[in-house]
Amino acid sequence: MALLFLSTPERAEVWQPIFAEAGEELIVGEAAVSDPAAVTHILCWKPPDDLARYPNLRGVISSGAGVDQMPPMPDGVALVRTLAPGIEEMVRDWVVMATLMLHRDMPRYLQQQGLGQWSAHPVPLARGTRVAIMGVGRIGQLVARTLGDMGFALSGWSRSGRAVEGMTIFGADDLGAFLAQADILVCLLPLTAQTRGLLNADLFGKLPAGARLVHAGRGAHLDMQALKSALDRGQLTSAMLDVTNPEPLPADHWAWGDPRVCITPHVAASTDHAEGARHALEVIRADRNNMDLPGRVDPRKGY
Ligand code: NDP
Ligand code: OXD
Repeated sequence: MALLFLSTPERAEVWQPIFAEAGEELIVGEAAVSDPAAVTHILCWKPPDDLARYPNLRGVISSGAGVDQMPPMPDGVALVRTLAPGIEEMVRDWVVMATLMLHRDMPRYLQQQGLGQWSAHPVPLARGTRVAIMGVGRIGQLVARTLGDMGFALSGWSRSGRAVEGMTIFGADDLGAFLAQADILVCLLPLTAQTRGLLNADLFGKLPAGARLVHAGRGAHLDMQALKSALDRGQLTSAMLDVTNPEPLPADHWAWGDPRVCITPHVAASTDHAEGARHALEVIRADRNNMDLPGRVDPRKGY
């Protein structure tokens, strides 16, 4: 088996010794492929157009946690997302920071700082403040553990409605009831046909007036104009966005200058090179032994 590596030179420098030590073949770049039939796996953010060039391809591994950028795979080729504890911990850290920033009114205080205003507002307790997490998978559950320790009241919304300790879970059909009790709404969903455009006017209208939004899923979940209207109406108070629609936002976009919105440029996480390499090795070994591939995407669900 050989993995064709289609990512950055910096990442390749870390992967090469890890693969060499593991005794696995790593081919860096398509130009280095002398026999396309030897390639069994590809690591990339987006695959090359001509996957048919690799007749023995068994798996395509996304270099990130998401796979929404990937085209449908040819028959017999598994799509795998990178599972790396570092990704999950980094997003957890960003979401906890963002939740606290909104909970403690930081957008307002940052605006006051710019104006040189010393003006105090009521200080809320975390205890009892309701944080509602859309997507309680690997990252959502990690976030919930930290916010739960801080005293926030936690709920989650998922496709299956599977129980998660310490959270009130709402299933796919209970979105309205879930939203109605969200003081701070956190989006950690994958982008699929079902979730595209979900953060829209209709959804914002179901939140308690004055709710706050933390978004670290994907830009295409969010209708930015609906966000502006919800902020203008007071339906939402403020928002922290790590992902925007589009990315990057154009220079004249309303959100850049809006003090109710804080933006980071899709940096909640970035895959640690060594962790990514170790995960790819696990995928190759599992495949060789006909075991379940860690991070394999279910094509029917799209995540
Ligand atoms: P998981 O696959 O572990 O969890 C996904 C969760 O979303 C599950 O709880 C799943 O439900 C739920 N879900 C999926 N579709 C629906 C739906 N239609 N309705 C309701 N719930 C749904 O993913 P991760 O936690 O690892 O990652 C989540 C997302 O975070 C990624 O897909 C990516 O978009 C984003 N991300 C962003 C990063 C950033 O830098 N901003 C970095 C890494 C990830 P169920 O439990 O029933 O399966
Ligand atoms: C990812 C991301 O999917 O960085 O890993 O968003």
